[in-house]
Amino acid sequence: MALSRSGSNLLKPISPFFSCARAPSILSRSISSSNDSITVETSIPFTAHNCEPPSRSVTTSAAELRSFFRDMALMRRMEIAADSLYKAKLIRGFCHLYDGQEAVAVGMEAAITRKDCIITAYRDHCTFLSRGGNLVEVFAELMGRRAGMSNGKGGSMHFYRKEGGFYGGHGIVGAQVPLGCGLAFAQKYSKDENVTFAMYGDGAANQGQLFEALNIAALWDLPAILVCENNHYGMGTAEWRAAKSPAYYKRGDYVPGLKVDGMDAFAVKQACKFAKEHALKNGPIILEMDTYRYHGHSMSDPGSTYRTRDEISGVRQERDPIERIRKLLLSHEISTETELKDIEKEVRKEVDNAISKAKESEMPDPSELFTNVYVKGFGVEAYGADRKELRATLP
Ligand SMILES: Cc1ncc(C[n+]2csc(CCOP(=O)(O)OP(=O)(O)O)c2C)c(N)n1
Ligand SMILES: [Mg+2]
Repeated sequence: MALSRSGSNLLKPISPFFSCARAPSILSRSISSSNDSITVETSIPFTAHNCEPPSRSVTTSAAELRSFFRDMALMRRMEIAADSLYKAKLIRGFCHLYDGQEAVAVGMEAAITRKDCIITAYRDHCTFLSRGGNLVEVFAELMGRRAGMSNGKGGSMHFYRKEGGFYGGHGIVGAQVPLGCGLAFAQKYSKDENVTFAMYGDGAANQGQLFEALNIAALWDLPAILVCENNHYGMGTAEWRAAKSPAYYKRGDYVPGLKVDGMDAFAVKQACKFAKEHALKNGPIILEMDTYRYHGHSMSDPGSTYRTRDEISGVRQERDPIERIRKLLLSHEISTETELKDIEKEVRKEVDNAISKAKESEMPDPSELFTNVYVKGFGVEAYGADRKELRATLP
């Protein structure tokens, strides 16, 4: 993954299953050069449905550990900056932040190639970055400016980067899952040996369209990997209030599944590698990523009325994905505390510079109002609220 210029690859208790605060451990290390292989153990074992789980031992390197730290720190800083810009009214409309869930984006990217596709819902800023997008495109889009990846016309929910295999950015809950299975159909049809990761939240996991798409994907052995990012809430509704069976990795019935600690980038990487191999051979599989969002659902939700502050701070203290990597880097003497603090300072500067550049970009011209919306020449006209005054026509 290449996220940055400097060479980085870029009120019911929740999930007691993954609440251990055990320090991460490196099982073995060859000599200390940054490309030598290191074996780390995932935080906890995988739980499998209808398949043999992969091993907890994950191969990595000092370079990958450092890049995971940097990439997640950059994502975290980007989301915190978006929060401030929103509060300053420079970002308007919907805005859903991903801080807390970074290990899913980073671990997934480490296991796949840009020929594999990812499609997700509206919490999409970090996935865009992991697929090779840049910070200026992010902030310009968020502020509705031309330099955004959707020319400032899509905003927070509609990030897209086809050249990086990223197919959005979708605001209708669950709708991206059938689209993702369609992408997997195209991959199978063209025999290109790539897979699609269709991501959805726990709030989408009981929708009918998901099961319909999964049925066809299983019937036709499509290389579709359904990834449920279970952050345990759909807006203000806790999973136990919405789901009779919140064991989402088992909900595919005849489709195998894995439950993964989504706060551990290495567990995510291992699971995605396993899922890709499985999907190319056998068809669909479900990955349930046990994760957490620190922010509320969107900027209009303070996120503290339907869950306790202790719950949020408990996750931060015990399961934070960046802190997990920091501990690994320190305990195995790959980086010093000062080096890691310096990376965080660099990342902060990078984000500030991108915001300044994004602010220099103009707003889209009013003549752009209908481009990429309606087919040209179709004769669409828009009237004011009085239905009399003609406001715009297609160019
Ligand atoms: C079809 C549809 N129904 C309802 C909504 C309103 N809505 C937006 S987000 C959301 C909650 C989804 O939660 P989840 O899938 O868990 O994703 P998360 O926000 O936790 O990432 C709802 C109900 C919508 N956008 N689309
Ligand atoms: Mg959710």
